[in-house]
Amino acid sequence: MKQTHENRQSTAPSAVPHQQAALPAAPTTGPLTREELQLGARNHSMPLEALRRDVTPPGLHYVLTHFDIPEIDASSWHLRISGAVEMALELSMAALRRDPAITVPVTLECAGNGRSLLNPRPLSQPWIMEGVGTAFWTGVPLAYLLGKAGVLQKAVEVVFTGADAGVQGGVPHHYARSLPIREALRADVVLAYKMNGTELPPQHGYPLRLVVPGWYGMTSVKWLESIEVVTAPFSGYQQRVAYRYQDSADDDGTPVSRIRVRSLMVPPGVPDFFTRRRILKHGPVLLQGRAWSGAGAVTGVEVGIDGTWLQAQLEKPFGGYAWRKWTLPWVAEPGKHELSCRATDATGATQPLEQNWNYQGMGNNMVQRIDVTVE
Ligand SMILES: Nc1nc2c(c(=O)[nH]1)N[C@H]1C(S)=C(S)[C@@H](COP(=O)(O)O)O[C@H]1N2
Ligand SMILES: [Mo]
Repeated sequence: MKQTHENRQSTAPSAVPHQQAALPAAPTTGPLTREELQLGARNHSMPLEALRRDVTPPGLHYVLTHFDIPEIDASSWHLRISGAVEMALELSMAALRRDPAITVPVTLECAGNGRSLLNPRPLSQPWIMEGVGTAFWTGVPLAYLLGKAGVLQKAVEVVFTGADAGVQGGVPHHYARSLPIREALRADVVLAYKMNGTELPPQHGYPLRLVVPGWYGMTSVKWLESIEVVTAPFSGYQQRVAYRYQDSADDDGTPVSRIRVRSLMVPPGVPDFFTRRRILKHGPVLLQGRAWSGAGAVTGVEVGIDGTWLQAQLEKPFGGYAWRKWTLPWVAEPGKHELSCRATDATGATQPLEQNWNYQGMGNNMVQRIDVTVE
């Protein structure tokens, strides 16, 4: 541990006045663009059959990276903690591994999940509905390190900056996000160096990432390099411009934060290769899936069979912000059917049947519908 050099703080992203940054191109109803395909090929979703497992193996967990995956030499890398603290810290990976560690199961979901189902469709990463995954994250509680540094009374937020940089909306910046102090001091917020018990894979933030249970994925900054305690709300691009619920380009909107209640089903039967339509034999089948919410525990899941809603059986949750398994036995009769599922959480929030349109395509948690042909 040593004092942070003053000049190192110059990597902190500069403020972006909202009006100066360009928003993404206007939503479209046209065919998929080359740029969407490019993003869709780099960033992958979780195959829905992985919903059978409590824990998603790293290769099946969704990935979202705005810029390039940085190549970091963990032996010379340091985490800096500075700003409105009594004592700035600079910590090596070796030092962080000696600190007390916790392991938390967390369902992460991209805030843009469901975006390409919207009409018109915002132009960005073209998620359908599988931008989600659940992992056990192991590392140092953020609150422990903030306690060590000593957060000053005047602090309002904590800014997390990644090693990756690029240009978005015409603004060059390092990927950075902030959290209000009270969220940053939660006991389950972790600076993770392990995913599912093994070293973090490069695409998930090696050597160190933030994981904020319950919040949409953009909050969990990967390739973490610096933590700065600030005395005014952070206005970096990813905070002030991106990740807002906006009605239109002109609407300042409201910030995206916690994950909206959602459920997904493992598509039953087998797929047709090209259309992915499901084909299944008649008779009994156990429908199953998972449900989660960043606002509170999932309290119920209903399964819709050709529009009739039935109560699914919920299994015991295995972690505060990890998804919860549900099942529903169904006797499949020959013919075409539409299956769907919708979850409700402890706040009473339920998934909408219709799309929840907003300019950036954020937080779309409308119910999943699966067409099946029973033979
Ligand atoms: N440094 C950095 N952190 C980042 C991102 C990024 O592009 N750079 N993407 C964010 C977004 S939008 C999401 S949804 C999650 C995805 O985490 P995963 O790729 O480990 O699933 O990482 C977040 N953290
Ligand atoms: Mo995301």
